[in-house]
Amino acid sequence: MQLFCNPPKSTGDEKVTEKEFNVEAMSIHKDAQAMLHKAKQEDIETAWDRLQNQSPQCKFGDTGICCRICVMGPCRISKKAPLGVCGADADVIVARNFGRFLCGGAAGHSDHGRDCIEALEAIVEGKTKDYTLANPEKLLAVASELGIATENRDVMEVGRDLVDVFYSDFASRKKELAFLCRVPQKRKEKWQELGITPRGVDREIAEMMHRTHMGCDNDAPNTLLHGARMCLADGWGGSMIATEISDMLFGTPTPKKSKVNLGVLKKDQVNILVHGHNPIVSEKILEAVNDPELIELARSKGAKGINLAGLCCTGNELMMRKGVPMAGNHLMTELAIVTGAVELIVVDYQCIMPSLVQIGNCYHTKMITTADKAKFTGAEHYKFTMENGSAQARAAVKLAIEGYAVRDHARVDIPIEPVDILTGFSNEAIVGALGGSLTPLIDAIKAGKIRGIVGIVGCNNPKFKQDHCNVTLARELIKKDILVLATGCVTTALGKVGLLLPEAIDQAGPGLKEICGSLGVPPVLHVGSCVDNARILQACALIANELGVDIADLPVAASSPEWYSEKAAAIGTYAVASGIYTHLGLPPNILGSEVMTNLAVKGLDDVVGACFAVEPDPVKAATLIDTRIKSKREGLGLAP
Ligand code: XCC
Ligand code: SF4
Repeated sequence: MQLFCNPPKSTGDEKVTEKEFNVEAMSIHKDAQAMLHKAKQEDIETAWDRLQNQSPQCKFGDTGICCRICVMGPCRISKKAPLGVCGADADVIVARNFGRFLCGGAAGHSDHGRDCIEALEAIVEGKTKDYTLANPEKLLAVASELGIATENRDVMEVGRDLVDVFYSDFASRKKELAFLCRVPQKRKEKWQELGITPRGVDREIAEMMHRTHMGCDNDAPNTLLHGARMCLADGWGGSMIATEISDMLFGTPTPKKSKVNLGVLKKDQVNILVHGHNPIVSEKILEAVNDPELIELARSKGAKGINLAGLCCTGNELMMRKGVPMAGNHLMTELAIVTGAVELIVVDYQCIMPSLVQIGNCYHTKMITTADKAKFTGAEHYKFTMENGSAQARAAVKLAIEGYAVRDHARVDIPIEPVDILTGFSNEAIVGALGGSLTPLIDAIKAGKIRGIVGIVGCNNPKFKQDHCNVTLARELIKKDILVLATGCVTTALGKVGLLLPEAIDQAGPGLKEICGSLGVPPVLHVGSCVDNARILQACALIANELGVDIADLPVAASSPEWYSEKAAAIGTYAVASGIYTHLGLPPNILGSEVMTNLAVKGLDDVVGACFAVEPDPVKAATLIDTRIKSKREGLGLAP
């Protein structure tokens, strides 16, 4: 058997030697650097090592000109062979590949949304005792927004109608998604004109798979336009539904304190990490770790208690609503295990590296999977359903407690003290902080005290020094009086360097400092997980409606400096299609097509009123975004 902990050295001399091993070039964070050293000493491979082993990466794949869509191929485009066997050129091949890439992302968010509908359905149909409606007010508010009668009606009855509306958003029978009622009129007209009004979520996803079958959509711009429609169905459909239902089930986030980095792990307690995306699993684990019986059991095994911390997006969900501390973002997931202090990782789906099982095997760390659609070879599967969530969560926590007894305390290293953060800025909470309406924010934008708003979202990617771009961009923007909204893995990056604290206003420009200072909020607001980017869409729509303009007219932008996933590309695409200029730190695999590249970074601006900008240097990216914000401000007749 091949032991992962002592991986065979790869044949080439490309392997990083101990001397070249420069942790400062791999991550900006002290906790990451310490664990990278520990991993090296213990001969444990991480994503950084594997990237090295994969390098140089395939140029055909990198530029998107390798086609595997049929078995006349695979075909790859070169000077010598500019057409695939079927006659497809680089533009068609890149467009089809990118279409399917976006499809994976839209499907991921949206299938998560569907799971939320099923959860809500089980509650309103009285089919679960394990889950309840923590926030009936939100259910009623959303229902009435979507035109469902609420007066003098039982909330469960209203909920059943709402479930029907949400399910039909996934089907093909609707003309447009229900939440399009939130979209400014001008934007909706633009979508109609272009024929990209998103209809059913599943319909757009299936149609993309159809279009990109051999012999269908062989016109790159046309494929990209459908990509825009499909991603709009994600942002204004699947993701928005996921966010709104999660608020109904577990509460709308309100400002609260929490802590971030590997220092949230506890030396003398049973440590459990939740990883993935859907709070339906992680909320149950949170309940179980607070069960006095289980805490007593942990004590009987010599632990002082049970400690729960989050990773990635389900961590964001728990942090936003319950203040549960965050151990780390994407590239910290492997390193969290390297502390030697983690008994158990409970996962649902998305962004979970298969390597976690392998690294867990080098310690006493167990991994539990919970979704039939996301099993990992070598992990234990505890299927979570609406009927058994509480019991499964307790069983999982018991497994972790047993694990504590076999922890090798000599191998434990928790390298850092945690950093405080302020989290919980849902739109409702922001409006609350502003005294009940968005008017003070809009006035601040008009007065130029807040010059614009930028959502920095997304991931880590070992191709970048971890979190360098995420953090530098945020610092540069707040200096320019631009309010930053953070979601997903960027949150942890910014939290770890103190940007999610009110004191961070000292790093902001004078206007932003004044406004955030008077409200007692940080210049960077944590608005949630990746599906919660729907909150940012909604906020943009609210501001645009208030001003009577299109979203594309607003001094706003989005950025994903260190993105890696299909989901991040889908988010970027729905942002652009919604009229939001979007910066990416590295390009998607489309550079092999001039048509696609030009459309993405320029042509789309004439079509949907926004485009992508690709810039790896975060300081230059801040300048690009600032220039865009200036021009939008001038367009609204405001001082730049
Ligand atoms: Fe995944 Fe959402 Fe990216 Fe983090 S930010 S690595 S997509 S967990 Ni969404
Ligand atoms: Fe080659 Fe065309 Fe088949 Fe793609 S669809 S693999 S380009 S023959």
